[in-house]
Amino acid sequence: MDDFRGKWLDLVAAADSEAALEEVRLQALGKKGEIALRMRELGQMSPEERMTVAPALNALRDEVAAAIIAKKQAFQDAALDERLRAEWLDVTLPVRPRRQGSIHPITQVTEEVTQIFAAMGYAVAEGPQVEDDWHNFDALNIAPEHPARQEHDTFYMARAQGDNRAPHVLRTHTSPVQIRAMQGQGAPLRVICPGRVFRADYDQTHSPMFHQVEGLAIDRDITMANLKWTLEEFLKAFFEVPSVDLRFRASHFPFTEPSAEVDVRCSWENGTLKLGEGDSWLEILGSGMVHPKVLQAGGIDPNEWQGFAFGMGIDRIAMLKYGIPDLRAFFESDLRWLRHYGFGALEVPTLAGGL
Ligand code: 2NL
Repeated sequence: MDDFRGKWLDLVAAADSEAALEEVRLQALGKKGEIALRMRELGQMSPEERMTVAPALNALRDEVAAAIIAKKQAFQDAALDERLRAEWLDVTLPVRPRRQGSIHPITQVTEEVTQIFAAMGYAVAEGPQVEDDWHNFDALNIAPEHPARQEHDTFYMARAQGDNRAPHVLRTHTSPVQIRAMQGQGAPLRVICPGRVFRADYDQTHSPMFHQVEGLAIDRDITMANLKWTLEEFLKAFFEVPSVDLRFRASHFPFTEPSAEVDVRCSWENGTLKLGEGDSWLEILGSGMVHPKVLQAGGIDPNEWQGFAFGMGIDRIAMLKYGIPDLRAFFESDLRWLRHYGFGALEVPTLAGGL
């Protein structure tokens, strides 16, 4: 019995891999293994003989099984140690340099604006870029003879021959999205609508496709004082300055009454713009109190509700904030320009982290 025990413990000790060890386990402890065979022979023994051999065999089986488990664990520990040695990673290394994609400045600025207004309780609304003329013009109190409706200002979609209905247009502002938001959600309402807009205009400072963000706040007692505070808070956060000074100039839009263009005090010192100081004024957005007819078109009772609205060019504020000199470069897809002005995918704008 001692020889038998010694043989199996030697075989376990000699196994040089998990596979070899498994082979030993089958030969010793398997159903047709040698220990099982010996167990079966107990039946032919005399009771006295069985009384000494049976406990010895049981002890031997447990000892060999324990030796195999211990050895197996040792193999697994060694394999893990080897992996940890081979696959180590220096988590203090900087990330790899940027290889390809970057975030377009217009995307970045849209997300910055969205963050700021989201923190003030505004939802984001989106809508179709191809609009019917009711949502793009009529609902906004833009009369049929208004110059914006002329062929040379607006892109009209073709209708099938003989179809005399008013053609669809490429939206000329994001206002129709706000009409849809009023119709869909009713009052009170706080939304901003960023997106692409289209005008038949192309030169140094105009692109036929550009980006706008409009904001709309409707409640029972909203005034222009709320508008002024909101725009001040927005401009401070967006341009990351401690204070701004605004100037409201009377203006005219068909969809607001009264209407105001808003300038912000600034200085230009050797080509760099500074807000909140200086003797110059920078026109930054248009705004006003929503015209009662526009509220009505949006299905909101103007006797019960009122609100302010504003609109600004995303491309323009992106140029101002990030010192981009030429508007047309935004849409040329020049990789060198995109690498220079683009943002890393992980530079996500948050108010807490600084935009
Ligand atoms: C500008 C001027 C503006 C609005 C947009 C608006 C929208 C609705 C109702 C009333 Cl649904 N107004 N939008 C109001 C004033 C000015 O944009 O210069 N944009 C670049």
